[in-house]
Amino acid sequence: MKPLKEQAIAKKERAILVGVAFNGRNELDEELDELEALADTAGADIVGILLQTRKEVDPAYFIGRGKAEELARMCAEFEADLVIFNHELTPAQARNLENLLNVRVVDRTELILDIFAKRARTKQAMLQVELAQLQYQLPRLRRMWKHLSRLGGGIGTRGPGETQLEVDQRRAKKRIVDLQRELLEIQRQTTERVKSRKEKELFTIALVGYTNVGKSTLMNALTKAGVFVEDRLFATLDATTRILYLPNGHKVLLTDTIGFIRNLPPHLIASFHATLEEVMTADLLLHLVDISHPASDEQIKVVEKTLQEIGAGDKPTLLVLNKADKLPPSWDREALLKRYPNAVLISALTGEGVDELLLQIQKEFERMRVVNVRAKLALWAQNLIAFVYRNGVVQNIIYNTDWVTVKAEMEKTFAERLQKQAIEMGAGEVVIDKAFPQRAKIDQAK
Ligand SMILES: Nc1nc2c(ncn2[C@@H]2O[C@H](COP(=O)(O)OP(=O)(O)OP(=O)(O)O)[C@@H](O)[C@H]2O)c(=O)[nH]1
Ligand SMILES: [Mg+2]
Repeated sequence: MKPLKEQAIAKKERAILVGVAFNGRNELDEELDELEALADTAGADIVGILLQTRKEVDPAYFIGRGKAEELARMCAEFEADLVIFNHELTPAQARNLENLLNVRVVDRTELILDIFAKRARTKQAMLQVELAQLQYQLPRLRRMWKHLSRLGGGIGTRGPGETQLEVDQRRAKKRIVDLQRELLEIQRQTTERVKSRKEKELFTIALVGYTNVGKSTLMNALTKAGVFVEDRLFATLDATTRILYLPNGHKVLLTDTIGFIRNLPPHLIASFHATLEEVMTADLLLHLVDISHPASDEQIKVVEKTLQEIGAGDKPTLLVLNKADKLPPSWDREALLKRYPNAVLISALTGEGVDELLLQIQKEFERMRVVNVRAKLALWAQNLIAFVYRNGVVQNIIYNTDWVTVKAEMEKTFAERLQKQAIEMGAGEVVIDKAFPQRAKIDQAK
């Protein structure tokens, strides 16, 4: 067995999926559909599925000796070279199974890690994946020590009295520390970037949701970002941020990021901390749901739970029901929107509902950030008048002989900066209305 990073599942590797129903068949069927999608994303060819109902896990083989022998016969019959378990195996179970089956055995976490390893493109994503892999492997080194030892070592590298396993454990631990340090440095830079963006006070919106719900498709529809989209899981591993213009002309930022999935080991989420920083610091979350998916309710719960875990559970969130075009025409849309009040129904693919979504985003943005400004500025303070045009949406402006009166909508921080400058320069008076009043008709005429 090679280390995970090199063992990216080759095209058309023949795989048998194994699932155990502890909580009833319905749930297992859904989970196996997802496992199939994961296996397909990893490039495996599924040649068989083995199901079992059990009360509890068998400590030696997970599925019990008898079932494991049946699995061995299946492997021979279907010429499988890989078995994928829907559950997390202990190192001992994986070892026992591999000895009995004579084929490679991976669990769901290893499969996800494998996909991540294949899909990582940026340095940050690669480091994050390597860290997650090593943390996963460390307690399992006994099973794979042979392969890690190929990475170097041998005569002279071994400390006194150390076994090869101990050497490998030490090496893996050191690499983990190095990776964590490197990632921390990247994260520090991200934090700086996010902070400087905050100082400019641009309102930031993050797209979140289960994997494959259409986050990147919506990102592209809204910003022409050209983000990679695919009907496979985890197409996106890195955060992408683009400017989005709201219908009222205000400029905000939109971030697309990694999707969530159920039963992710906590250390895997932790490894993606730097990527998720964009989510943690956003002003507003768009929680995108694939409403045509049979497990959409379960997926919503997983996303909410994951958001809690990364400390973004209390952020203002807009629920967006995507893939409306896939709903059968007979579907009762009214009932759907009753079930999810305040949600917006859209199709990122056809554009249906996207204008309504933009208006909803704008409403949130205004509620949270925009104030009305009334300013009377000296005519010589051209730079302040220009500032209003650059950073706000002018509703009304009247030029007199010595001064200008202007009404505009602005983000609060810009308005405060304008007010401060006007006082410092002795250039006039700026009044800020805290609450955002009923939208006045926009009058761009000078
Ligand atoms: N029918 C339909 N398909 C859609 C819609 N939005 C996205 N898709 C499809 O859903 C698949 C996944 O889309 P992505 O945009 O990659 O989804 P994602 O949420 O970014 O996925 P990950 O990055 O893998 O988490 C693609 O095949 C899209 O074409 C939609 O509104 N309707
Ligand atoms: Mg994506």
